[in-house]
Amino acid sequence: MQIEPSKGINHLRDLYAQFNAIHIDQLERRWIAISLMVIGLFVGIITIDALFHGINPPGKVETIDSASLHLSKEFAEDNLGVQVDEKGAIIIRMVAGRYSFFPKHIDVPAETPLTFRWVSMDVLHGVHIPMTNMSTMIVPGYVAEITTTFPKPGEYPLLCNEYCGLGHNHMWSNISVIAKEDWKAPVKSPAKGEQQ
Ligand SMILES: [Cu+2]
Repeated sequence: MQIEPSKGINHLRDLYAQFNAIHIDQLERRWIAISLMVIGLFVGIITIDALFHGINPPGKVETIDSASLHLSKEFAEDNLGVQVDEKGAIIIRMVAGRYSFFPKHIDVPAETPLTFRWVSMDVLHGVHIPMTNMSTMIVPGYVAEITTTFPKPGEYPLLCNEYCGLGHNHMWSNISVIAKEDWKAPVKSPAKGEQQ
């Protein structure tokens, strides 16, 4: 069914008139307005974060077998940590497992886009790095990919933020962010999927 534009506007006007005709206490009206403003504020914050701070849900789904990560091409032990791919992009592969992130410590450059690829070897984990847009679930069976940039050199903690068992509060790692000019790319840089 199609509504003609003029009819649509009239319909809205009728609704507004009906709404106005209902008796609503002045105080109640004020609170309705305040609640609508709060909703508007939240929607505004979400929109600004999504457009300007890159805080979005992951846009693609990539699956992986959690039970055989150590045998996989990409997440075998030798491939974990910081690597530079053939296009010069920095890719960091990490495995989350009860109760640590592997590798336990990495060095990365500041002011450079870094793509983190996370997988879980057992249960649901989360990863959060304060002061960045990094906060994601690591769901077993899926690869979580996030691109972030550290604005300043320093030591950043990396925390699990999904309860994963008794040792959950000991599950953390740390990242040393080094000034861009002082950072040296790791020597070994195999292309994705090249190593067995
Ligand atoms: Cu945890």
